[in-house]
Amino acid sequence: MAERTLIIIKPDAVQRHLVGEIIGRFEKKGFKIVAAKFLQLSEKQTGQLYAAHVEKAFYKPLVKYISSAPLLVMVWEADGIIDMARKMMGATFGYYAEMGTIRGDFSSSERYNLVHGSDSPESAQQEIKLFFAPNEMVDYKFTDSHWLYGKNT
Ligand code: IDP
Ligand code: MG
Repeated sequence: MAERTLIIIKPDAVQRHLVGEIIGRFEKKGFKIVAAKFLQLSEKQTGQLYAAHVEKAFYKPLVKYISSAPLLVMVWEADGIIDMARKMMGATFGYYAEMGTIRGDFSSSERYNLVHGSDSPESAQQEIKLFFAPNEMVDYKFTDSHWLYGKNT
């Protein structure tokens, strides 16, 4: 199976009507969506997602931001997706992110940054488990997968 990553369209992106824009970028890149849930996270669930940041000064405002309004949590799949999705998201804050990235194009904030993507295979596995049971992820093939992922061999 190809690599999978957890992508979250964060509350600011939902409120700013950017859900379709962000999904569209991943979809056009050729990534495959295998699971999705639209929900509002409790502070406890948000704390589990960001457990690695519990000691940081920005932890409390981060939990408040993420649990304050609904978001869209998804699993996407493709070989190399973890790194590619992070590149497409751009640097953590839109203020610094390159133009052409999601954060660079749509965020100017140093807190709200529209999107989350797992940063390693280990975190992807852990983060996916927080939101989806194995049978909630759908296995299927794209009919054009040769054209999407082919290596011309
Ligand atoms: P990432 O989302 O680019 O992987 P992380 O360092 O994992 O960035 O931080 C997780 C989230 O915490 C960020 O996406 C952002 O929402 C928030 N955050 C990170 N650093 C700061 C900060 O210095 N001030 C306020 N919020 C921050
Ligand atoms: Mg991170």
